[in-house]
Amino acid sequence: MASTVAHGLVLIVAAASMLTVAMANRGWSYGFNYTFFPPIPKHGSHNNNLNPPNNITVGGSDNWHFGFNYSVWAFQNSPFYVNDTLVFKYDPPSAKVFPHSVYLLPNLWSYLACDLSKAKMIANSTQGGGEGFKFVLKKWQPHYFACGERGGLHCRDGNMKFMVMPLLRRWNY
Ligand SMILES: *[C@@H]1O[C@H](CO)[C@@H](O)[C@H](O)[C@H]1NC(C)=O
Ligand SMILES: *[C@@H]1O[C@H](CO)[C@@H](O)[C@H](O)[C@H]1NC(C)=O
Ligand SMILES: *[C@@H]1O[C@H](CO)[C@@H](O)[C@H](O)[C@H]1NC(C)=O
Ligand SMILES: *[C@@H]1O[C@H](CO)[C@@H](O)[C@H](O)[C@H]1NC(C)=O
Ligand SMILES: *[C@@H]1O[C@H](CO)[C@@H](O)[C@H](O)[C@H]1NC(C)=O
Ligand SMILES: [Cu+2]
Repeated sequence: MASTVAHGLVLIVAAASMLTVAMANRGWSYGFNYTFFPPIPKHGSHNNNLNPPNNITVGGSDNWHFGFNYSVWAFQNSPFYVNDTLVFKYDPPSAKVFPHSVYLLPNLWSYLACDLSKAKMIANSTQGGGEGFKFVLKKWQPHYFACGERGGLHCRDGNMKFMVMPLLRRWNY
């Protein structure tokens, strides 16, 4: 539990320090020779064009299944930006396939504990089929995603959870 808490806090600190770097970089560039500064963040650009939002398949080619480490996936695929779309792909339940679903948990504590009691279902067991279930990261706030199946067992024992703090693109001037 303690290490999970630490892991969550590290993500928050990492996100916060990225914000600080992005903001500080904008300020410095007025007084310094900009060619010394590499583009930050990695989707950024030096002109006024906003980069278009991305569609990101959760888990990549692994999709949304039991036993994949989605915390590591989210960390490796960060940063995410406001208006990016997360695509959750999972087969509808069948004799061979366990059901999955997607829930949003209300806060870090329910996320760490896989406590679904105040969670909101955003996709049921059939909505991950075909093109997948799409969720747009509309808000500049932390998002806590989890599978809600088996009373939190997929979240707890199957690692089917991750956290995303989408950044704002408009920091690129
Ligand atoms: C900025 O620094 C680079 C590398 O030293 C130099 O080539 C370039 O001329 C400089 N640009 C300005 C506007 O000073
Ligand atoms: C994301 O998906 C939508 C529709 O599902 C599509 O219109 C859009 O072009 C896609 N964006 C990217 C960057 O692939
Ligand atoms: C996200 O998209 C909405 C609707 O297209 C737009 O109004 C908003 O400015 C966008 N937000 C960001 C941070 O790009
Ligand atoms: C899941 O939601 C879809 C769309 O709202 C609905 O058509 C479908 O019947 C639901 N499936 C289950 C198993 O509840
Ligand atoms: C996911 O992987 C990370 C890094 O290896 C590890 O610290 C973490 O404990 C793993 N999560 C789970 C739930 O196994
Ligand atoms: Cu599941």
